[in-house]
Amino acid sequence: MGHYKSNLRDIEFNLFEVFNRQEILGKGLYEDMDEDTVRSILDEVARLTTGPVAESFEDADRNPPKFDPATGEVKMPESFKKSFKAWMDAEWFRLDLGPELGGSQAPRSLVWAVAEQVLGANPAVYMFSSGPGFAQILFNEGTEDQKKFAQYAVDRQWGATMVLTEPDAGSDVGAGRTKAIQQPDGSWHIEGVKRFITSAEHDMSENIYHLVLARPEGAGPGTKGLSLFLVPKYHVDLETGELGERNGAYVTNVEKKMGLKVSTTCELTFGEKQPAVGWLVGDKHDGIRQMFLVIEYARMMVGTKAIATLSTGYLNALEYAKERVQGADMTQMTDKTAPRVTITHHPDVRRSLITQKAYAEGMRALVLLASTYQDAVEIAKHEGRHDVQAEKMNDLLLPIVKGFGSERSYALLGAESLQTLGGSGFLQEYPIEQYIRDSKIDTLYEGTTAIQGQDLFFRKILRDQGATLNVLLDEIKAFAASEAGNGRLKNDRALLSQAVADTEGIIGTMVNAALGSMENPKEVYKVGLNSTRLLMALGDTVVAWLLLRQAEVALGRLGGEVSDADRNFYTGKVAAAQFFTANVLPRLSSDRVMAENVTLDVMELPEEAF
Ligand code: ST9
Ligand code: FAD
Repeated sequence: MGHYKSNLRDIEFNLFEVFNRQEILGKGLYEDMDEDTVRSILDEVARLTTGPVAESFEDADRNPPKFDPATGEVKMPESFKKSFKAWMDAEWFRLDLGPELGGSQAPRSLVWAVAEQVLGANPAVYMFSSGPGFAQILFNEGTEDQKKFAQYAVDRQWGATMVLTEPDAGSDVGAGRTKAIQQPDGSWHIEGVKRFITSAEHDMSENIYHLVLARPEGAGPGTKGLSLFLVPKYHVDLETGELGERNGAYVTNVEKKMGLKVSTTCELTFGEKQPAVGWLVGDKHDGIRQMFLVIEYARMMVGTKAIATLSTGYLNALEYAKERVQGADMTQMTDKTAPRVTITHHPDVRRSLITQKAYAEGMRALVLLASTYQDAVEIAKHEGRHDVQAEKMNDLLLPIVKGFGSERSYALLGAESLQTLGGSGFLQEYPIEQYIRDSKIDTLYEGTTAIQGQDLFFRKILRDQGATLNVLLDEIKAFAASEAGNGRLKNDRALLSQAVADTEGIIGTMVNAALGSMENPKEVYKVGLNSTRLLMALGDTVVAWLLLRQAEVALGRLGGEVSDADRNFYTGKVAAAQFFTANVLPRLSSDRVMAENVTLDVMELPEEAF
């Protein structure tokens, strides 16, 4: 058996029993796809991801890509190439694409259910496969020529990158100095050095195209002065799709990293050896908005990757715990002759396992909840409508998926999943140490957790005057006040109600500080001191609500005839929800107190005193 354990039962439970995706299938935009088709796609993806896709996970970590500074080329490990090829040959990337690019127009909820499995099995495979997906964005935003380019990128499976970061421009993308100089023929020459660029070099596709943020000469400062350029590694004859001359964008270094080693993280130098020719995307200066179309997908991808890793981490820990015999049952702890039991008998191991289960399954539901709003956006577009509410709800959930999802997953993988294996968890014989190394990056790239917290508060809550947040919280309050699960979930709904009140308390404090900053600018520091706290509190509240929604469905099923396997599955759902509400939510009350009591002391502390 490979390292990756997919949780197909839970994915399907979310899709069809909680979020009722069958209701949007077989009609309208998704006319060609019914529930059976979706289930068979998920089955096939599970087979691929637990098999050939996962196969190189360990080998590619131990034998990472080799960079040749003389040529700027990278040789990928053969094992990984096989996994990548298996994934690309199956062409499931077409699920991401519309029919205009030869895609199968799948619901986003299916797209992310598929993505979860690749990201859990071998995340870099998914990241290297972004070319067709990025081509969809290029197609949507691009000129006629760029649309042709996008079609070739899909048909010929070219690689792609998103190029923002520079040595002095990380979180602060607007500090970027890479220049764009317009040429008489309408093209642009890009000059500068970008760093940390994922997938910028490898030997798994004949071409790689870079979507690069650069500042046209004379453009203003900050992110609004940046434009987006298409810069291919090899020029392309747009009539035939044939490759031409090498373009002047070269990888000048590949970083050595803590984890996710097979994903190449590159320094990319433009215009040093020869001009790096680029084309302005859509022929208009609208770079940061255009790049955020890519970033939104990538943030969803990163959150999904983190959560997928926690899920397989938990399932590996569970398998180990069911087999490892150690110690006597606690009720017989003083009897030295008592039979030894598997560690699943120990209360602390059970606490740990159910914590992992609740978060992994609750956060999977969070990803799929966000994707249901993406479905609604797509359906509306198809019907000639604009579903602003669904768009805003997705926007609100994205920093939670990315920021909360990555923080909780990383913390739990270390503190709980690895810990379950005892000393064995520390060994490379088991996958969890690699899961931890590979998932640390999720709290960093695509905007660090601090950036996600600020995005959540300033952009998604304050700028929206709390409108979308209120819709979400009202829905949670209505659930808490309902008869969901009747007596069985009564206490849990009360705890959820309190959690909403506590989260609202934190937000209220932050809004007051933000308003106060109009008179006393330093008050805004109180927002900054609380924004990660809010991200985590809102995340826990939403996850608790989703777990209880699952528990409600499960209780309904348990009231009828079910197989033994289903009885266990649904019983586990109820237990995980109840454990979460009892053991996680009460902490939000102290978070609220801490938020309300926040002072400026730490901001007034001289730097030397740290
Ligand atoms: C990176 C890549 O880290 C890591 C992994 C790569 C893997 C690649 C593979 C991915 C595969 C994914 C699958 C693809 C499948 C595709 C399928 C397609 C069908 N939302 O607040 P302001 C915009 S890459 C939307 O003033 P500052 C907006 O236009 C590096 N838009 O910002 C706004 O204007 P307006 C990642 C947003 O103070 C404008 O920005 N690096 C949002 O100038 C200015 O906004 C980072 O993520 C948003 N949430 O700049 C940087 N926010 O307001 C992190 C802003 O008029 N830093 N805009 O609408 C930040 O995000 C900063 O907050 C900042 C601040 C740069 C935005
Ligand atoms: P900094 O911005 O210097 O941040 C340092 C610390 O300060 C962080 O804790 C941060 O949260 C905090 N901080 C910074 N500013 C603020 C603020 N205003 N408020 C509060 N706290 C703040 N970039 C690309 O363009 N394309 C890629 O494909 C890509 N892939 C990557 C792959 C890897 C493996 C890595 C490591 C990075 C990648 N990046 C990529 C870059 C990545 O997006 C940045 O590393 C990230 O945005 C953070 O920037 P930074 O590293 O410069 O950290």
